[in-house]
Amino acid sequence: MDFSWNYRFGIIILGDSFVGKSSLLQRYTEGMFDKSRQSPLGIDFKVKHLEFEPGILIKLLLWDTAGQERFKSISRSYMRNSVGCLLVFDLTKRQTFERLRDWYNEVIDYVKPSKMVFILIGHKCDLEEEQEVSKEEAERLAKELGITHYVEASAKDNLNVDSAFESLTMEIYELFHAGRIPIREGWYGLSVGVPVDLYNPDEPKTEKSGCC
Ligand SMILES: Nc1nc2c(ncn2[C@@H]2O[C@H](COP(=O)(O)OP(=O)(O)O)[C@@H](O)[C@H]2O)c(=O)[nH]1
Ligand SMILES: [Mg+2]
Repeated sequence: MDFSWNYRFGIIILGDSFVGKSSLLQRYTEGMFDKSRQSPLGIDFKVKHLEFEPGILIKLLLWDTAGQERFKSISRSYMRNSVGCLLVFDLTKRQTFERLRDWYNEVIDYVKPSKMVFILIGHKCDLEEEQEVSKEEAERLAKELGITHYVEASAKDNLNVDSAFESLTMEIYELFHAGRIPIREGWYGLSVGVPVDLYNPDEPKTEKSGCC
């Protein structure tokens, strides 16, 4: 069954291969981590509903990508349909951190003039002994790129996964309400839906919500 929703946000997960993008998505949407899997997992697309504050239902369209496909048109069309991006690196692989600036610039260039809200994820924080990137360094990069939140997470140990997706959602929501995310014709990154009374879902209200 499809839900009615107040807002729909497209969110893309980007970063090099093997950093754990699909695992983060699987943990967030299915609540599990597949320990036995060694090869990269490719999930294309997931949906998650968040009742984010009472009476506000947000539908998240979550687009997974494969790192090696970064130049392929499919990733680009996901970017175009997104307002938020989880930019992921592997804390135990320094080169995945060093490539973040490229990822960031590519996305910004591609989605222009639309807005993209980023969250930076240092992933696999369960591998404490093997870390090659410090929290301070990652926070410095986030600040430099104008990214509000840096989170160290682990899909394996279920650390900070829900909160990463939720902080990004919250930031998008707040920026939208502050008028900092304009909606353009033909752009599907952020949509405002028919307001629904969650406790009487069969009776959608007729007036439009909020500022739009
Ligand atoms: N230690 C650890 N390994 C992880 C974690 N998340 C994913 N992995 C492993 O990293 C590899 C790549 O994960 P995957 O999600 O397919 O990465 P993707 O290519 O970025 O989608 C797999 O072998 C996973 O088991 C994590 O939180 N901790
Ligand atoms: Mg994958």
